[in-house]
Amino acid sequence: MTHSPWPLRALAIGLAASFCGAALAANKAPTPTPAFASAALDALSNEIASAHTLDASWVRQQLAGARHLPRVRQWVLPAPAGTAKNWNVYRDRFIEPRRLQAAQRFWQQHAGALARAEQQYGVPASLIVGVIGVETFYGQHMGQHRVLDALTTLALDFPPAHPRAAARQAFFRQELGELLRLGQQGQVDIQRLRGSYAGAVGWPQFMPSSWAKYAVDFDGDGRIDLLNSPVDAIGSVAHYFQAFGWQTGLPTHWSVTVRASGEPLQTLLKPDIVPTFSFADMERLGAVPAPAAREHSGPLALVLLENGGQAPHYVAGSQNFYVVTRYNWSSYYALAVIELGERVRAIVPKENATLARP
Ligand SMILES: [Ca+2]
Repeated sequence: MTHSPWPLRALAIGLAASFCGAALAANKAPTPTPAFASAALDALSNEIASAHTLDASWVRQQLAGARHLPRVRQWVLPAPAGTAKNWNVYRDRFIEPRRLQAAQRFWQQHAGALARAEQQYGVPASLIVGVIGVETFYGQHMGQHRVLDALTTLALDFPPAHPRAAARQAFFRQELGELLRLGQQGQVDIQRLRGSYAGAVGWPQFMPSSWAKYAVDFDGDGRIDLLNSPVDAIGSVAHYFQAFGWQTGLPTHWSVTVRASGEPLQTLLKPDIVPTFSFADMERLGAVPAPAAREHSGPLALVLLENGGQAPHYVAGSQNFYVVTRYNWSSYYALAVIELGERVRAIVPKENATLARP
């Protein structure tokens, strides 16, 4: 997966990824143009029916109503080469007074569910609150695009200009199949479901495959509803991180002083966000994490966040930092989510935030 600063994620593509100018326009629902070639729909229906054990004629019937969304094809393209990455700008977009207020309200309103998710999945409330805040501003921006239209467009007419067009198109064909299977099971209304331009839905902006694998009924009403139940979203986000290997109690990152340059710096940056170095390795190569990181015996990553033309920001990321990037494959996204959660934790009343720090 690409590590451009605002990438599409593998499993839960959502609005948070849309940071380039073109993608910001994605909040406006485009005017649909009708139809796809009948033969293409037939072939896609057969492929999906076979891959997802569904009835081909039923699938064909569902896809018959899909509309082509030409602008979605533009929005899935990566930001143009040379687009400056800027952590300070990115962070300020998400960590600002209105979102912090909404986060505080959300935490207080759902303190019980958040505490229960911490206990059941071992994932801190702050991370769950950070993710839902960055993804949808606590349910305020869940996306206006009909998911059937978006996924069918990307499954059949993916832009060949994308550097990984074949893989991405295959991904969206798979997600369309997952959507149909969720619909066939009665979990979503295929013809009405709305979400991001890339097909991510609900409070946590789960792709259909993530819904199928990780979504849980956390409010106990007998059904999974990521569109109308913030409590189901809370449990589902926690379950997602648990499934991707969240280690309870392990901090996500530490501050780090970087004196390295030249070849040692290249060595440190080469593994990107994959934790690779011991504390001693990092120190030897010229990047010294905060002393508290010594207590952690696992590997670390030197995570670079660029700041336009200014000095870059670095953190020493743990395995848990890497786990956060499984939600959206971007270190900028991960740090924004983590920092939003930490900022909110600091302002919610203590009785709501007494459980273990991450
Ligand atoms: Ca439920």
